[in-house]
Amino acid sequence: MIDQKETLLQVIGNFLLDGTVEDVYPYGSGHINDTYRLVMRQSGGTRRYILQRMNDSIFTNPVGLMENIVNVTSFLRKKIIEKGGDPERETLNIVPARDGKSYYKSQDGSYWRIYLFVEGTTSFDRVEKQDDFYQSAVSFGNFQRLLSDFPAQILHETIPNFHNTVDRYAKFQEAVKLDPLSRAQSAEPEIRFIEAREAETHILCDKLARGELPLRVTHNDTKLNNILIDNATGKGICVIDLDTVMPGLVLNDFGDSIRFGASTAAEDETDLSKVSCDLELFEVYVRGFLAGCGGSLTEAEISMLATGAKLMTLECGMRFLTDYLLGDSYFKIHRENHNLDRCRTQLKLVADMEEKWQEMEAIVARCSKQ
Ligand code: ADP
Ligand code: GN1
Ligand code: MG
Repeated sequence: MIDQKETLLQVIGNFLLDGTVEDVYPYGSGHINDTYRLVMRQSGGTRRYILQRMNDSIFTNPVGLMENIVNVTSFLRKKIIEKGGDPERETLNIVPARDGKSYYKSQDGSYWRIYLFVEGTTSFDRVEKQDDFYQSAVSFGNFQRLLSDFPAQILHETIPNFHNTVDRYAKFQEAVKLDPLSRAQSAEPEIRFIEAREAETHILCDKLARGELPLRVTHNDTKLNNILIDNATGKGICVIDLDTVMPGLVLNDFGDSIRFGASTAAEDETDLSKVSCDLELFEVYVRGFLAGCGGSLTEAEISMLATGAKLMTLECGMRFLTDYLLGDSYFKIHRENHNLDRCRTQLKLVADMEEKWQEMEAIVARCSKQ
């Protein structure tokens, strides 16, 4: 939703910011929050910020969510300072509201937050250079390692069952059954494709339940555009979009990055002949992720990396299709059938990974021995 300027000005006035608003305009390509880039004129020049209206129909406990972000960013801040890094650039920095809270609740009940804008960085929607993808892998791997001694019990579960693929499948089936907009007929092959893989949706959940895979504090939304790459050094400098930092499986973090970044086409490409899983990029990411995790992954985790990639892609396809069937109320859409198009790219990727399965497994085996 694009807000009226006066709404934005009123909201901004409730944060502890110096100066006057020079500009504020929609920014980024996230599917969930409403993001703006804010420019403030302050003594000595201008300073930029990220203003966001949190999506409180998806994140039903925005106060708990902000508590998570305060806790996670202050924990990371300490570690960054300890290793001589720059805490203003290497993690998100919250600008407090005038009442001292980490967010502002406006008169219409919306929840807003402001972060310092991390200058001199780029967030990519597509891999342009292999090294950027490598760096994003190192950063996401390192992120979960840095959080390995974070007290997981203080985290609110911001979206329950977020990557519970079995639950995602049940919700998908419910949507097919309800079919409130009679859209199921336009997605029959996709529905059948997913149904044929129901058994696979249990693999990771079962291993977690049996204690064969550890629960860690993970990011859970590891798209390439949720990393800021430093323009000067080319390193992944800041992991952003911390709304879904929760206990989870490292395989899901790995998998989400692959489905987005190792694809040869955009997530919403309509020409499916352009969509495939680039094995070179897959290998680049495996190497970077293993390096970032720094030996912290168990053998069971490493042996399931390819499975993580495939199942996160399947899960994401299922989520896009569920949202399409239910009327596009979750992911922002910018055109008709947008979520169906997104679902199709994910399923095409799953099919492609199935064809390349032996090679994917061989890549993981090779990289883990190096
Ligand atoms: P969403 O949950 O909707 O994806 P994000 O928090 O990822 O929202 O923000 C959307 C985009 O805004 C990001 O992909 C990134 O390009 C940009 N962005 C977010 N936070 C910052 C920041 N602190 N500094 C610079 N850019 C940012
Ligand atoms: C959403 O917020 P964003 O755009 O980074 C979604 C992810 C999906 C992704 C698909 C909270 O991520 O889970 O994988 O879209 N985030 C949430 O592009 O649902
Ligand atoms: Mg994002």
